[in-house]
Amino acid sequence: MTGITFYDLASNRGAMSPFTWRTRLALNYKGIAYKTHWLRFPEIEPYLKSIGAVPTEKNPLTGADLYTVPVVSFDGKLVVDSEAIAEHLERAFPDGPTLFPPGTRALQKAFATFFMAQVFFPTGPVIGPGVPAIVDAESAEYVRALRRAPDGAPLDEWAPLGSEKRANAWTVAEDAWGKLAAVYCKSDGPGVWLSGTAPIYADFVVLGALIFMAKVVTQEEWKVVTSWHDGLWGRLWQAGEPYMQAD
Ligand SMILES: N[C@@H](CCC(=O)N[C@@H](CS)C(=O)NCC(=O)O)C(=O)O
Repeated sequence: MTGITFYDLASNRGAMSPFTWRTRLALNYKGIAYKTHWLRFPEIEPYLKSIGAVPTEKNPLTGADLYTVPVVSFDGKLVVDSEAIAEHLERAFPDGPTLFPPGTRALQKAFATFFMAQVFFPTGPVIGPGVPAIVDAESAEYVRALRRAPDGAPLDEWAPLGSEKRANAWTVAEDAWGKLAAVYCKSDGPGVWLSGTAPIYADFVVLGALIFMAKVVTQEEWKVVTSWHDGLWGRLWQAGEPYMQAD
């Protein structure tokens, strides 16, 4: 198989996974040509097994191997997991824009750990329940079966629209993104990006989550998010738009 094939998650709102968006943003930013092969949730494991990909995680409920996207095939060589793909892109395409400017690799790793624990996971109750509505019926069932809160609550009960639970969950989310705003505030230079005028991979980790959020919350809720923290997330979105194209 020649060329670059990017295995991404299908939805009825186009590319939506926060993890595959990291890869898509990185590919687009580096100007690397690729073709997307879309997979629906129930197709991911059987298809990835059939092409020889390895699992990246364990199913949180059963402990079984979990096959995930993004996966990218570079002329038939498979690279799994968004972080490994980013590192591979940097090694294989050293010319042009860089994802990891010299000296930033370790700090970007620390940033991603902070982001997932302190920002993304606390946002889970408002974003997780929106997934079934933007995928086909079979995928929706798959997602409902796999995703449960730590207390065992089914997805639909995490934070139903209009509920007090949801209002409280949004307060927690705003506070979590406030911690990230305090990090972005320390950026040098005129640009909105973490390192100043150009994006780095860590910005794509954040943008991937914002794009996902925009697709799974209501339009009204999304509008509020873009106004949080002096409009920072709306500005970051605008700066990232040039890299958001999907084929
Ligand atoms: N460690 C992975 C996580 C990727 C991940 O969780 N992908 C989800 C899509 S959002 C997935 O493929 N899930 C497969 C499933 O739930 O069966 C990465 O960063 O690449």
